[in-house]
Amino acid sequence: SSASGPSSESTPEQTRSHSRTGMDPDSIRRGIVDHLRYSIGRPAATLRPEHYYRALALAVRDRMQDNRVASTRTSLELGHKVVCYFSAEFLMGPQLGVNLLDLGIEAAAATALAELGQDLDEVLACEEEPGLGNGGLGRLAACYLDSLATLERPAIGYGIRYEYGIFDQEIRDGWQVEKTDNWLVAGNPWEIAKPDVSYRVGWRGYSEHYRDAGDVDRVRWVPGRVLRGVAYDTPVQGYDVRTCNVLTLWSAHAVDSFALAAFNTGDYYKAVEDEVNSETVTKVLYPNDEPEAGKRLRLLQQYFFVSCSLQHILHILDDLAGTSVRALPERFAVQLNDTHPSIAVAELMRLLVDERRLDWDEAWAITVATFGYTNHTLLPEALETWPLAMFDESLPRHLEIIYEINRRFLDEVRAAFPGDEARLRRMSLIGEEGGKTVRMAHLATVGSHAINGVAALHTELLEHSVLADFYQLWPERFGNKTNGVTPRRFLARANPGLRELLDATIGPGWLTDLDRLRELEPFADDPTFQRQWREVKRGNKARLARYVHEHTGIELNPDWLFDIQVKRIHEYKRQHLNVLHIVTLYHRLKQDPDATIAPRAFVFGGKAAPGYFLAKRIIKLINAVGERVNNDPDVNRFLRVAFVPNFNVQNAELIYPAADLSEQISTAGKEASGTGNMKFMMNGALTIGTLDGANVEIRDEAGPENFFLFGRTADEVEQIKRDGYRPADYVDGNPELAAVLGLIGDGTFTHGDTEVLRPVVDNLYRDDPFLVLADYAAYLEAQERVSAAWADSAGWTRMSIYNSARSGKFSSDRAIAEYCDDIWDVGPVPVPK
Ligand code: B1N
Repeated sequence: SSASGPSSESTPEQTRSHSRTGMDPDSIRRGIVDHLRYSIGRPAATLRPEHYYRALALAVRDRMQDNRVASTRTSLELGHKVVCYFSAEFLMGPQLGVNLLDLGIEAAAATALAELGQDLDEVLACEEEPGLGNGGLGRLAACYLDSLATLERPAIGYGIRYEYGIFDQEIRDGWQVEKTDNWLVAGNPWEIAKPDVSYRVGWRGYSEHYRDAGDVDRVRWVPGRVLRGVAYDTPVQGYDVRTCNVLTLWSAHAVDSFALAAFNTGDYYKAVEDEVNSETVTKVLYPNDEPEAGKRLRLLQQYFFVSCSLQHILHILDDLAGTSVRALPERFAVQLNDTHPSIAVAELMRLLVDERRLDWDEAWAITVATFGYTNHTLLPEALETWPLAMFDESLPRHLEIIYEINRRFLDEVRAAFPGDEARLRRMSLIGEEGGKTVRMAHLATVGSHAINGVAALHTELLEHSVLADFYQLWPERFGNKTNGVTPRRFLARANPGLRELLDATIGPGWLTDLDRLRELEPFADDPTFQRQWREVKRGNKARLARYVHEHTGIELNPDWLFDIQVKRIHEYKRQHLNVLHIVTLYHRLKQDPDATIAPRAFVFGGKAAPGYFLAKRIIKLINAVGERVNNDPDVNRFLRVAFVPNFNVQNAELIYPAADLSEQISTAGKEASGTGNMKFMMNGALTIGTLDGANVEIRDEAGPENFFLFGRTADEVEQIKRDGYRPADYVDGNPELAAVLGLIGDGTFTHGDTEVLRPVVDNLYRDDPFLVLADYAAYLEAQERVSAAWADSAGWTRMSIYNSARSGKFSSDRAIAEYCDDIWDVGPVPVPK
């Protein structure tokens, strides 16, 4: 195997864009025509938009490849440090539109296609998005790759090339139905297979002690099974720069069958069977937003991509003349996106100590200097642990290494806190409660020089709850990095109307310097600008209404208030609190035939983990209430409810810009950050939200007068739980709430069926682990404030403008600049044009 390092032998002239990859409409048209003929090979008479999509994508990829070659040479030859972002998920979304934007060739491509009788929008719609992630964590990784390239920082994303991404969601009779996402069937024009970039990955087996030639005690791992990982590279273009980075995803295969023949009798069928078994490792993404405990295949997926990636990095280092492995932390910064890649800490130690024969202390210093760890959740059920027995069977040598890391680490704790046995037990890498486990968050923390949370509140809670003991030992290693999202995709691409208005109002430059949106503030009360602002929003709402109608049959009026909650379905995110509000309004309208309210369209979207019983009932609840509300003439003049099936990056780009109101109503202390909240804000939605995750900072930036706050604080939530929360008390004290729960339970929304929604009602009444009922009254009161504010159109528009204008902090460019300065020590490396 060989690294894809500085291997290209081409001269500088060859890497510049020649006419073959020119950026003008003529060159692009020639590129399309060439690819239609040589890469796609269909008779002209049978060409359809999807063939033009593929041809244009390949032509665009060619242009990025020129930049990629130039970027690799610049960063490696000049000896710059490279960011390696390790993530089990990259939710990249459709690529063509953003790549055209980044290269500055949207208009040229539209012209080229028009000359060929094709419409760019129709061609763009042909793309099947790679759904290699569950939600916020995977999308964050994709936004960060975008910002790294745009800020001209050399970077490689490393992950898994799942053959099946997150399932496609259909809604049948109100229920979620999962369909497999075979996203590669039509081919993927963005990736380049690198069969020569391939590494072996072992598992199972045993470790063996031996003496090397110098009579030194050594350990080697003798794996029982071996897989092969093959790299697939996708270029990641920066906006308006030459920098083009790469996302390297690993695909699992069997070791070559000829190699296998050397060890056994050359059984052909056995070889094929091995191939099939090996390939299951990268077959499918686990569709849980919070991990399912102890799935062996998931551990193997994690180890597989981490081992390939680290071997690749060491290989690049070997290829750099005169660079020893000791220079690793000077040349590479490896960020662990949650604990999913945290086995990297043990794997790097194994590579350095067992294979490169460094002594332990030196290897450990290199390891800690190389890794950073980002935590994304405090939910105890989401903290990854592996049953010790399974871990030992799968990765026996790694377990030994973890024991040794732990032994030395606990000595350090003992020295810092003498006689504190309870602390040792709490901090150990091995958990003892309820069967022994390996605690991956502890491994990631101990193995990293920098540990961060993803919003100010989250980092604070991390330092004082889940990782408090570690914070007390190494306070200097902890810090906050509030999440961000890319304005290229979520503003410029998603909201072309607003993009145009911004260009016309404050001039160019804001897209790479989002704080400049503040220049909108002087226009916030300008009647002309306000009218333009409302026209853009109305256009976006009409666009979403068309999409909703096409996919659900439900009609939404773009003049109504669009009240939107899109995110994974989870109890802590409290979609059911939103439903309680809707049912309350329904109830009021039914009780009083003369009642009127400001009309609202409630839009939901999101997938439930296939095994998450209550989340699936919540989807049924939303659809059941929707069906009733939408068809009842007493209420459908004021209320509509739509559930957008299969929420994904593609339809997200239609949804965020259409929102008037963004629902961010998680139980305080539970949502680490949220990133949808930022996408809504940029696009001028007002937020109704709790003091949770990044909502706190959104409110600080927007100004409290431009944010609808409600609900218990994280401290109050803890206090209520300590005091013994009794949700039934809230029902007994609130007749309206009792009536609302009664309607849900009595079959009103389910054609008389009193069983279907019973589990949701019972759960709230008896347990309500996320304090839905405790926050119900405050939520209703906040929604009253929303309605009052909406009645004043100029006032609402001003607040909407302020929200966009003050969203600059939530650009992923800001977040990535902080990571680069505070954790990675990686500066800009401009690639000459
Ligand atoms: O990561 C996002 C945050 O904005 C969200 O608040 C947070 O919930 C999300 C196991 C996760 N935390 N943990 C996960 C995903 C997949 C999986 O298998 C856990 N996702 C988050 C970005 O910081």
